[in-house]
Amino acid sequence: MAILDTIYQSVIDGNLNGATTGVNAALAEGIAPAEILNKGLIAAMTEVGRLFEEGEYFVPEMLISARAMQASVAILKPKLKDADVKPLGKIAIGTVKGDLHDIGKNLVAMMLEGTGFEIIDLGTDVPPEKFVDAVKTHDVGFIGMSALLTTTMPAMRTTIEALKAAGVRDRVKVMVGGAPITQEFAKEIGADLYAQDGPSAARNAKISTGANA
Ligand code: B1M
Repeated sequence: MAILDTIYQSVIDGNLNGATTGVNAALAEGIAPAEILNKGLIAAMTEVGRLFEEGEYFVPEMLISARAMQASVAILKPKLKDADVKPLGKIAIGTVKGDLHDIGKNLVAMMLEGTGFEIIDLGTDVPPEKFVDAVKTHDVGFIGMSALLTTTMPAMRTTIEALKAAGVRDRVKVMVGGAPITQEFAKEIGADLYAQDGPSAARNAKISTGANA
């Protein structure tokens, strides 16, 4: 369908106007919101992730594409709710306590949303209690923690301990990432998933739900 191709290409090109105009046109044509999401937006963000991993795209291109995707998803969201389209899962994501860096966290959140997850963005400087609260009140399946400072890395361990102390650790998968975080550190603190960038965060989270990446 030509309009879905336009949406797909607009997101890859980071053309926000093209993508949102395309989504409105597709809805006016009567194309199902889930089809627009899957064949237009999610397919495009998957391709953007591939371009990033192959070194053809860098962070700025990925951010611009993610913004086009996010603006398009915002138009679709109410229609998806009407159509009862279920997200892949719910993720509460935040930058840990003491850490104000949010560019990478936002990018990861956008990639996760582009893959079909519902995102609850807890912001930056998020204390362990707020992550615990998100599990209790929003019934999330995943906790995503980002840290950019070596001094805030220990807050990830503290948060996992707080989840255990509150008796909710078994209810969620914990994913961690950020420039100083490694697979080894993730394992050491008892996180379930580690990702080094947005595309792998989206892929790893999706695989962990049992869906094909
Ligand atoms: Co700050 N900062 N900063 N900073 N800052 C760094 C991180 C630093 C490496 C710079 C340096 O010294 N070379 C250094 C940390 C050193 C260290 O800990 N070893 C540093 C410092 C020291 C500081 C301050 C302490 C400076 C000061 O005040 N003296 C201060 C701390 C404030 C605080 O947090 N309490 C500070 C402040 C700031 C600004 C506010 C000015 C600004 C942040 C603005 C913002 O985020 N809104 C800032 C910035 C921009 C940076 C650099 C330049 C860029 C970070 C960034 O956005 N990268 C950074 C140096 C650098 O990285 N070159 C630096 C782009 C982003 C897309 O990548 O965040 O790595 P990144 O995210 C990636 C992956 O890591 C991964 O995927 C993302 C997308 O690919 N990822 C995840 C991230 N989260 C994930 C979560 C996941 C999975 C993957 O699962 C949930």
